[in-house]
Formats: sequence, C-alpha cells, structure tokens
Amino acid sequence: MCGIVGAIADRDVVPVLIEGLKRLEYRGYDSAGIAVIDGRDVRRVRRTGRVAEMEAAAGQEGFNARLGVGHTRWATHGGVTEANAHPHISHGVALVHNGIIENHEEQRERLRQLGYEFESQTDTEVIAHLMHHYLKQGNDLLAALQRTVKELTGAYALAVVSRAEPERMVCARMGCPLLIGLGEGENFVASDVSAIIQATRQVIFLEEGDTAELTRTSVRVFDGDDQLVQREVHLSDVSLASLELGPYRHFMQKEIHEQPRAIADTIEATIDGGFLPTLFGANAEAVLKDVEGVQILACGTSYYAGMTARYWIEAIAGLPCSVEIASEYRYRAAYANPKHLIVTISQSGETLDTMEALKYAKSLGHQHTLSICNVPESAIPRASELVCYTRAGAEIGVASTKAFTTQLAALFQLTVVLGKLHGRISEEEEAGYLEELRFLPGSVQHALNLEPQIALWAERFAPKSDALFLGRGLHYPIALEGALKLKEISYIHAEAYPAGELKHGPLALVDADMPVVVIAPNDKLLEKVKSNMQEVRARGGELFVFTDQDSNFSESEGVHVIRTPRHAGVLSPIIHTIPVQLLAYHTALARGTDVDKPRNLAKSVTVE
Ligand code: HGA
Repeated sequence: MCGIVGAIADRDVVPVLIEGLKRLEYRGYDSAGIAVIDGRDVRRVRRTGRVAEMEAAAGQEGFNARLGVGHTRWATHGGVTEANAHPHISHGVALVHNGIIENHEEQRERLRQLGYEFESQTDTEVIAHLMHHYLKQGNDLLAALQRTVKELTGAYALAVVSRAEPERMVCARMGCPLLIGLGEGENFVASDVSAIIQATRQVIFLEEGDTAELTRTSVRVFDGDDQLVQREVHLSDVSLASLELGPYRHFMQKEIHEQPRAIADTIEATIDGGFLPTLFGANAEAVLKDVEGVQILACGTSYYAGMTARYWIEAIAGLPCSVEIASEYRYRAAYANPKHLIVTISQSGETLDTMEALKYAKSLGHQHTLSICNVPESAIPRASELVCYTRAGAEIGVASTKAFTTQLAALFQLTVVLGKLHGRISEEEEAGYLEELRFLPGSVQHALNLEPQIALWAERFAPKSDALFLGRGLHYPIALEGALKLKEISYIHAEAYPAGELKHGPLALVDADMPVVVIAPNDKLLEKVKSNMQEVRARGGELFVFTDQDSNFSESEGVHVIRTPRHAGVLSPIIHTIPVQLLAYHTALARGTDVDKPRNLAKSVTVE
C-alpha cells in the first residue's frame, strides 16, 4: 500500500528518495512527499498525484540534503489532499507512516488538550505530535519513538527525522513491513527492497515491535522491550531488470508474458526430482502425512487460487478442503479442527487480513500452517510452519497475473504431495501429473500467442458497461478471476457465476448489450456449459467463448470462439487464466485507463 523510503548519507539523498518513491509508486499512488533536514531546517514538499509532479516541485525548491524521508500514499484516513499527504510535521519532527492507527481519535483528543493543533484528517498526524510531546519531555529521538509506539494501537511502519538531531533517523514496525538497507557510509529504510536496491542489496528485515536507529555508519535495532538485538543481514536477490519495464508498455503486460518462465521456475524442483514434500520445508512430510483436511485462507486473486485448489485437493488428494476469505474468517467464531492444515496464500506475504487470519487460526488451536508466498522473508511465511515460495519474481502491476498462476502451480504440487502421502495416488497417476506439469510452461506460451485475437475482442468490450463471466467446476474460479481482472483495470462492471447458476438469477441481466464470457474447455462439464450457453443465446446475449483445441465448438451468429492449445487436463485452469488476463489488459488499453495503477487500488494490502 503506501510506500516508505528514508536515507542518511554523505551525499544528497533527494535523488535516492525520489527514485525510491518511483519504484514504490505501484504500492500506493494518490499523493507523494518528501521531507529533508537541510541545515537546521526541515523542508518538505508534497503533491497530490504522481511522484513525478512532486519531483518537479522539489526540483524547483532546490532541495539538497543528507537526511530525509519520503512517502507515496494510499489514503485510508482523510481524503486525497496535499494537507493529508505525508510526511507530517510537528515542530521540526517529520515522519512517514504506513498502516492505520486505530486509537487515533482518542490520541487526537488528548493531544488537543495538550495544545496541539491538527492540519490534516489523517490518523498519522497524531504520531508526529506524540513524538514532539515526548521530545519536549527530554527524550532523545529514539526514546521518544519508543515511548510513542507504546501509545499506538493498530498497524504502522514509521520513519522519523528531526531537525534537532540531524545525524540520525529512527524507525519502527508493527503489522506493516519495514526493512533497513546497509550501505557504505550511508543507510536506508524502506517498506520494500525495490526502493533501495539501486543503493544496496544488504538488508535487515525488522520484526514486529522493533524500533531502530540509523546513522551514516551504524544501525542499532531494538525489540518490543527496547532491548538491543541482533537481526540477521540478508542479501536481496531482487534483480533490477525485474523492476524495469524493458520492451513492454506496462508492467502488467510484461508480467503476463513472464508467466512461462515464472511457472517453470516455480515447478523446477518438482520437474527435476518429482513431487517431494521437502518442497514445503524439511519437516513437511511428517506434518502433511498427519493432516486430515485443509483450510485455505486468502484474499482477492489469491482467494481464487485457493478456490481452484479446493477442487484439486478434494478430487486428487481425497482430503476435505474449505476456502475462506481471510477478512471473514478472522472475525467469526470458526470451528477449528487442529488436524486440518491451514494454508495461507499471499503474493506479498504481508497481506494484513491474511496475516491476522493466520494468527487467529493459531489462537483457535491450529498448529499446522503452510504459506504460499512470492516474497521471501515476508511476515506470513515467517509466521508459518511450512512454506512454498512461488518464484514469480517481483510483481509490480497492481492487478495480479504471474503471482496467481504460480500460486496455482504451487497449490497443484501441494495437492499431489498430499495425495501421495495419503496413498490416494498411484505411481502411474503421479507420472501423469508430472507429465502435465512438464508441458505447462509451453502450453502457457501457446496461450499467450492468442493475444492478437483477444485484442480484437477487447475492442468490442471497451464500450460496454457490464460483462458476465461463466465457468463450471475447476473453471468457475477462473471466471471469477477474469471478472475481477476486468473490473480492476478497465472499470467495467463484471460478475462471474458458475454457469449452472445463471437461471437462478443473473439470466435476468442478459440482453444484446451484455457480453458473456464463457470458459468452456473440453472437460466432463462441457455439454452442461453448452446448454447454459444456449440459455444466453436464447435471450439475445453475445457469447465470447474460450475453449481448447479438442472441443467441437464452431462460431455462429452471436457466438465467438477462441481456442487455447490442447486440453491441459487438471491444469487447464492455469491455461485458461491467460486469455482472461489478456482480455482485461487489452480492454483497459482500449479504454485508456491506467493499467498498472488502477484507481483506488494498491498493491500489497497491508491495511484492513
Ligand atoms: N493511514 C495513513 C496511511 C495509509 C496507508 O498506510 N495506506 O497504505 C493515511 O491514510 O495517510
């Protein structure tokens, strides 16, 4: 969501802050700002809109400083205005914040009584005044931060500078990611390694409750009890190329086209060594053998990956599986069966609702947890017993693409491993699944070759205001994902239904103006789907059908057909994801929306 970057160096940090914010912009992008300590002064520039606008303003002001913090905002409290943009300042203390302070109203009242005046509607401003309040009582910057965070409930990643202490920066983390970058005679803080990768690859991931102090030449980290602690230094393997657009127009397009490679990397160990439990951790065999069912918790696109996995896990591994939206699960009195494995799915590994659902599941007595994430060392995998990292590489486009298909690849591997350990799969079946997996990257590549045909369809979708997506069985979650992609980036209202549900309500919406996308591969439900399509045609609805080479569909009046490669068996949902991604992408292009930064959304959802 929001992005934080901070730097203390012997050189001008303004270009570092600006470049970092540009890389973070995908996380949140309604306004941006920097504050720097320039001599004995704190100077700030903030703008609504994009980082580039703020950069131009900073250029005009002639900022040049050795210490500063920057922020890209995705508003939660208070509208998108310059006054609400970060950094917030109280009497020379400037700070940036990710997260939500839940007790901000109470703190605001208390601070008002202490004489503080508020300039913004944000929850963040209370932190700036609290910092000043504790500094005024004689605490230094670090002690003031440690006092301040004890007053806060909610989630935060914070970076703070003060004109009174121009030789250091302090930061804190609770519930939102924050890391420290270690340079030569310079140090950095960032909410995401991409913000500082141009300066250093050596990073320390802060843990929950940590505070830290950075000077140019030293870093000290303290735990939640303010005790000095040593945190491991990691070498980040994020590549600069993965953060650049290269020959593509948008990150989403780039990431769609990266899928053959991303999937190949995610299944590499299985292709080489077979379906081995060690893919999920050293002691995975003992854990997975013992579980009697699976409970999947996730949000958004990851939830649809979980829905697909439910079909696989019940059919192939023969284990009961339920899937629930994390933000629902975490607030209900859920029935816990400790013999069930909790599986959380999150691209960033920081999704707040998923993290909280995981904590809640543990509090209910679940001991066995497994996470599927794309970002190493992120919070959710660190809180899980078993982990499978997808190897999609950095995903920058807000609309998830390669993260989804690699999650599916990981979940399929989990399914077969569970099936093997529970004696539900013969050697012959296992060999068959391996063969299907082997073909997968190539089939995805073939599906990508359909792009020109799909772009033509997109021209017809662009003027529409609504669309329906239908699928059955394993392809119902893909219909959901297709509808989500279309609404996220083209802003066309789209809904998905299991095709059999049509007659129970949504058929009332169908007329000649309503495009209906059908995911109809040649599986055992094909004839049923065809009947559902007749129901649409009979009401004048126009059908856009994605099917595979093996089905005997033909084009006719009001029925358009695009064929993916040969039927991919149980992995067919992964193949059929590609055309719905491309349809959304090209429809958005035709409508001229901001594909990588759709309105109101942000990547890596670290707020409730
Ligand atoms: N609550 C703060 C920060 C929002 C945030 O972290 N978004 O991801 C605000 O609204 O400014």
